[in-house]
Amino acid sequence: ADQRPRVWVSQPLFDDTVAQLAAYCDVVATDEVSAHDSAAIAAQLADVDGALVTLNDRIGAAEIAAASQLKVIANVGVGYNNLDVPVLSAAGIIATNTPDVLTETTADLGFSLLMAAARRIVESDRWLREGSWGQWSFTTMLGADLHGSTLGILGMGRIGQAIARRGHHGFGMKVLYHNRSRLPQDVEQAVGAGYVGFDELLSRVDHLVLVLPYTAQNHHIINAAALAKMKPTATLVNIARGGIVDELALADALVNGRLASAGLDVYENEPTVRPELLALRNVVLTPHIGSASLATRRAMVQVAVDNLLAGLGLGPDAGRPANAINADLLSNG
Ligand code: 8YV
Repeated sequence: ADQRPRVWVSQPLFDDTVAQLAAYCDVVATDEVSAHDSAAIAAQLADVDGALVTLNDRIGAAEIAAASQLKVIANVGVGYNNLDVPVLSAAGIIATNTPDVLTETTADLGFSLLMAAARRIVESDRWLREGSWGQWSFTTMLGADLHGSTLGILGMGRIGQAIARRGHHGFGMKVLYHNRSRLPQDVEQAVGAGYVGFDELLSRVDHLVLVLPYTAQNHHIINAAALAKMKPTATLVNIARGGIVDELALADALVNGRLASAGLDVYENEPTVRPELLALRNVVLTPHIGSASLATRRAMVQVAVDNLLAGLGLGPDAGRPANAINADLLSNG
């Protein structure tokens, strides 16, 4: 009988990287990009030892109910709200993610959305192409400054810090942040950011970037009441998860002049984007491409492959996956 572990790869990724798995495992590949439903995921997980998954794959109790030999779920991505980690931990299944390799790329995209929204770049492009540029005017497409303004960051992990550095060192912005816990002073100094309370962050900043993990406590943390505390001239950027923002409240604020502009890379019900947002000119919309540079997406798959093999006790890091989310499982095992 074949003693090699079986692994499921839930999406087409980079073939040459995924091929490294085949040196150690039997690989069940997926030929087409697909949003697997719960039953399909459960069926795939039922007879594999490990899986390489993405944010399209929601994995909880129902999906692992029949997965008697499953040992490792390697998530390609840093955010893992698609995984029910307590359920996986209780089942003894190691879960891993891909931090670090996507930090700078995702911060770049966050800054791109901020610049595009504040300076109305996409709106200008559309307006020009529509033939609306009859004659140059002094007051065409007036936007908001980044340089010299106050940048707010909600969620000061690796990506938040990378955005702070860009704002402080690159654009001469004053940077304020709010986070579950305050950063050590030397880190605050290095990234050039000062800690404030949540309400103070909302009311003081000219631009606010959301980079916090999506948890039950953070659901709709940016709601109508929070938006009402922001400056009407402000820009809101969300590169975290859609569920952090009450999208209807956001659309309402953008329509009614209570917020100047927004840049969104994530949505509550991806890939569906609310018509209320699609209808607005003062919002820049991208299809969850925060980490989507070729080099970074390749690096993410490599990290996930390494984690998967290590979690299965295979390859150079056997038994020591670098990015275990539920690392407590490893010390017990
Ligand atoms: C990924 C992301 O593309 O890392 C994350 O949390 O949202 C993106 O970088 C996505 O997770 C792919 O699964």
